[in-house]
Amino acid sequence: MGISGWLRRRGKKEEKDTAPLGTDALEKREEAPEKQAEAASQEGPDHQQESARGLFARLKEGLSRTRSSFVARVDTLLSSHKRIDEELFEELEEALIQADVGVDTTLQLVDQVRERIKAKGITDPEEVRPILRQTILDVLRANTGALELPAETPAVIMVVGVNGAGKTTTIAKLAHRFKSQGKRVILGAADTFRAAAIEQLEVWANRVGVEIIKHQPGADPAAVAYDTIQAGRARGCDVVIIDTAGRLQTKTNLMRELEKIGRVVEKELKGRAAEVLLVVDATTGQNALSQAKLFSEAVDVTGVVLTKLDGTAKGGIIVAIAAELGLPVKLIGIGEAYDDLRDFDPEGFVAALFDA
Ligand SMILES: Nc1nc2c(ncn2[C@@H]2O[C@H](COP(=O)(O)OP(=O)(O)OP(=O)(O)O)[C@@H](O)[C@H]2O)c(=O)[nH]1
Ligand SMILES: [Mg+2]
Repeated sequence: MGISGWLRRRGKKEEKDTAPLGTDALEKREEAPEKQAEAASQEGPDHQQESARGLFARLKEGLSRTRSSFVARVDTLLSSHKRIDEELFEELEEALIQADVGVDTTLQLVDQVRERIKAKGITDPEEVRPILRQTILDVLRANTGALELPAETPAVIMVVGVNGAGKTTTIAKLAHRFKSQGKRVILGAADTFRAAAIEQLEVWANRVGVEIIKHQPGADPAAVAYDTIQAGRARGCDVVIIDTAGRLQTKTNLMRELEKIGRVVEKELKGRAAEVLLVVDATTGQNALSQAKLFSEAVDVTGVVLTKLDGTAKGGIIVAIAAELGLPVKLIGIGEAYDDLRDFDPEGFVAALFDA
């Protein structure tokens, strides 16, 4: 299929972007928050074995689906071509688009690959591989950044994203990370829309061993955020992490609510939150891009957390996010264990995908 076929398909995909936020995966998960927490914090033999195999091996394992579809496909196409011609570039474009790199980003990437090949006088298709690797790395490098926690405490992190994206799990992983660094952490249960959300965050807080501020279901989420910051100050916490709803009655209500929380946080801090992290689920593909645009209109997103990269063969979405959003990808989720939330390191990421 040529690129026009992909463009048509993409058009169909975008129709879905306007659907209301929400999936019914949520109801399924509400049944047993304890069970979820337990699965994610397994410290049993499996977990120990994973540590022994090393973090890089785990990253590679997490990215294995993308590696074995996208990278393997690129390798096959390069070895099946005797020379570098238009057909090779077209096939490369298809492989990138199928990995969810996105049409615009793919066209830009392939143009760059083409220029680099020309500049270097490369004629052997096998030599295209390192060029592609480098070009992807350059795009990722230009759009990455570390979590920024100011010296002044408490540092406030607000976490936003559609329901099911992985906000609460990411908060638990972050809380665990900060706690192991000796930091005192307090969580704010500002998803008051969904009764089980409060309970779920509480299960995590207990499991990780951090404090939590919660109100009744249906309470004003901005008031929860305010109280959490107050409590964070009063108790000498280093980090305040605020969980927010991923779904309300309507998308507009959700955005207004997030704006309000954002305003209350800024007023209370007399400045910006240290981080407003947008959590997006890699398996939602190009939808991740439209979600990011939507949330960025309501709050000043400072970085993206891309979760569930382990659950998709289309990890190329990270390249589209990096290239198209103008927001740094700060963290990636490659599984459900605590260690599976990683600072996004473009070199390590590309090595895990491309290198033996
Ligand atoms: N495989 C995998 N699963 C993940 C990852 N991150 C989160 N999950 C799972 O995704 C599901 C949804 O995660 P939640 O943290 O509840 O999502 P949420 O954004 O808080 O959802 P709402 O509270 O409904 O808004 C859970 O089953 C998590 O275990 C990841 O990096 N990899
Ligand atoms: Mg949640």
